[in-house]
Formats: sequence, C-alpha cells, structure tokens
Amino acid sequence: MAFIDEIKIYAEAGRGGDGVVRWRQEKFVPKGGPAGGDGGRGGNFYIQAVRDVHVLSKYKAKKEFFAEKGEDGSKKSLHGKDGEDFVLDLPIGTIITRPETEEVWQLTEEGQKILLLKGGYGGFGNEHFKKSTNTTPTESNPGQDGEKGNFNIELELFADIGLVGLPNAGKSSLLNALTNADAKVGDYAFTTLDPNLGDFYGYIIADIPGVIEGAHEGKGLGVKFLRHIKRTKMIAHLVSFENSNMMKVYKEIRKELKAYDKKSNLAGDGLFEKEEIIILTKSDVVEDSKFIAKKIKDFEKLDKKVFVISLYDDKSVKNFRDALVKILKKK
Ligand SMILES: Nc1nc2c(ncn2[C@@H]2O[C@H](COP(=O)(O)OP(=O)(O)O)[C@@H](O)[C@H]2O)c(=O)[nH]1
Ligand SMILES: [Mg+2]
Repeated sequence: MAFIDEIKIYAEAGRGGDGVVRWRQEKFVPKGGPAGGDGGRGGNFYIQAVRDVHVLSKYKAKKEFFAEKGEDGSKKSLHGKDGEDFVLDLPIGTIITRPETEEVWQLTEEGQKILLLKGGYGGFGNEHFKKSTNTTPTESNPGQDGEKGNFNIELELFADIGLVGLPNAGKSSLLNALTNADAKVGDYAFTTLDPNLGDFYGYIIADIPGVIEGAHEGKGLGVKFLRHIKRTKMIAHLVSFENSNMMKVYKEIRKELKAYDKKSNLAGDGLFEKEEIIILTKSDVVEDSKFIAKKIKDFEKLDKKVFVISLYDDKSVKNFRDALVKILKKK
C-alpha cells in the first residue's frame, strides 16, 4: 500500500470569462442598445478533508490541478456560466503550506473545506458601460486571471491506534488479522518505508515499523514513523512471549517514546503519556499457562489494560477485537 508523506502540487483557480460586445437585435434598427453580457466567475480551488487514508497516493502521478474557466458573456446580455470549482480531497491530518506566502492550513475534521485560490472575476460586457452620455459603448473587459500557487502537502497520519513494539513483535501480523491491510510479515522491520494502515470498523490502525533502541536518534526508521503516531488516540504496545525478559523489552520501547517526546518538545503531551494498551503476543510459544498468567499480572501492575494474543488461537484474536471495539467506542 503506497503511503506518501509529502507531495508538491501546483494549482490554478479558473480565469474569469470575458465580457463581450454585442448589440440588441431589433428589426429595422441596425444597431440596437448594448447587449454584451458579463463573463462568469472562474472556479475556485478548494481542499477538503476526507476520511480516507489512501487518497494521497492518488496524487502521486497527477500534481497539477485546474479549476474551470468562467464562460464568456454572450448576446442578449447573458452572463457566462461560472466555472466549476475544483475540490481536492485530502486525508484528515494533512498539513498544507504555501511557501510563497508562508501560509499554513491543517485539515482536522472530516468535511472541512478550505478555499486556497480564488477564481478570477468575469469581465463586464458592453451593456455594463452604458451611460446617458454613451448609449452605444463599445467597451468590454477580459476576465481576470484566477489565483495560482504552489503548495506543499504533508500528511501527518491521523491514525486512531498506533501499533508499537520491537521488530518481530507481531505488529504487521496483527494488523492483517484485524483489518483489510496486507502488510508484509517477516523480516521487513528495516526495509518497509511506509507505515502500514488498516481500517478497523472505521478506525485507522497504523503499524509503525522499526521502533528500536535509539529510534529517537534516528536509528532504524523509527523516528520517521514515530511522528506519525503523535496524533493517534491510543498506542497498542506489543511485546512477544519470545523475549526472555518481556518487561525489559517493554521498558526499552517506553524509554524510546519518552526520548522522542523530549526531542520533539512534546513532554507531557506526547507518545509517552498517551493512552496505551499492552498486547502480549505469540502466546503459543509458551506452554506453561501459569507463566502466561504471571506475565499478565506483572504488566497489569502498570495499571494498563493487558491482552494476550496468539494468531494461532482465533479466540484470542476475536476477544481482543471485541475489546478493542468497546474501548474505541468509549472515545
Ligand atoms: N508463533 C507465532 N508467530 C507469530 C505470531 N504472530 C506473528 N508471528 C510471526 O512473527 C514474525 C514477525 O511478525 P511480524 O508481524 O512481521 O512482526 P513485526 O515486525 O512486529 O511487524 C513472523 O514470522 C510472523 O509469522 C503468533 O501469534 N505466533
Ligand atoms: Mg512489520
């Protein structure tokens, strides 16, 4: 699944239609009064927030957008039709900047629509210039140009849940099990350049690859991805039963999140403080159910919700799915 972080686009609002010079057609009157209509307004260029995580990849190939030109005026004082607006759909969480003016916009709510470029006004037709001193004006204006501009579009992913954990913790597998995503499973921790996204009953889950020790310093791909979970509602922190010291592994990742917050000046409002649930994965590799119960207890001492999952145990996945729906509904 392609995931684009940043694209540059060029856009133009529509030019206004021209005003025209026309004359009233009356029988036996060679030149009736002025009857040239005004041109229509050019279409505006808008951006609009949609709840669709894949929409940005549509603009990978196409990067220039033009709103429609206004129609020219016509005879019988008819106004030209206004040009159609162009509305560019972008995912919620997108930040748009205009380098020329240093303006910045952010799309935060579904349906939010922002006018970026105004279409040009239509020109006046000759009827508009009629005066008592000049009943046969031969003047008309051309339509004005629409505004034009370059924009940088940056997607700050607006996932609801971010999956965090060491490489191999089972994040991609869990994402695939819970959603329609098709994330690569296996040794892709450091080669996947894109976070994988999946739709979970309308909530977006992001699989954040490569959070390892030193991620906040830019080791691995961690830091590039950590910023994507800044705005999630919740973190699901995965720790595999394959690790001999699960608590230590857990704390190492927590340390990375904290260090990232500090580095990004997010202290108090960052990844570390965000609501977190803990998922102990691959329980099938452990045979001793007492050991599993003991681990649950250890982690519950952190005062967080703890789940145990094995992808070889459908019931464990189903239980987790149901619990997650409940948690999300309360938000
Ligand atoms: N035994 C077992 N293996 C699992 C389970 N979930 C994932 N795996 C395996 O663990 C490896 C790493 O999984 P992956 O989802 O790629 O982990 P990620 O690096 O955290 O995304 C893969 O070989 C998976 O097949 C599980 O519940 N039990
Ligand atoms: Mg993975």
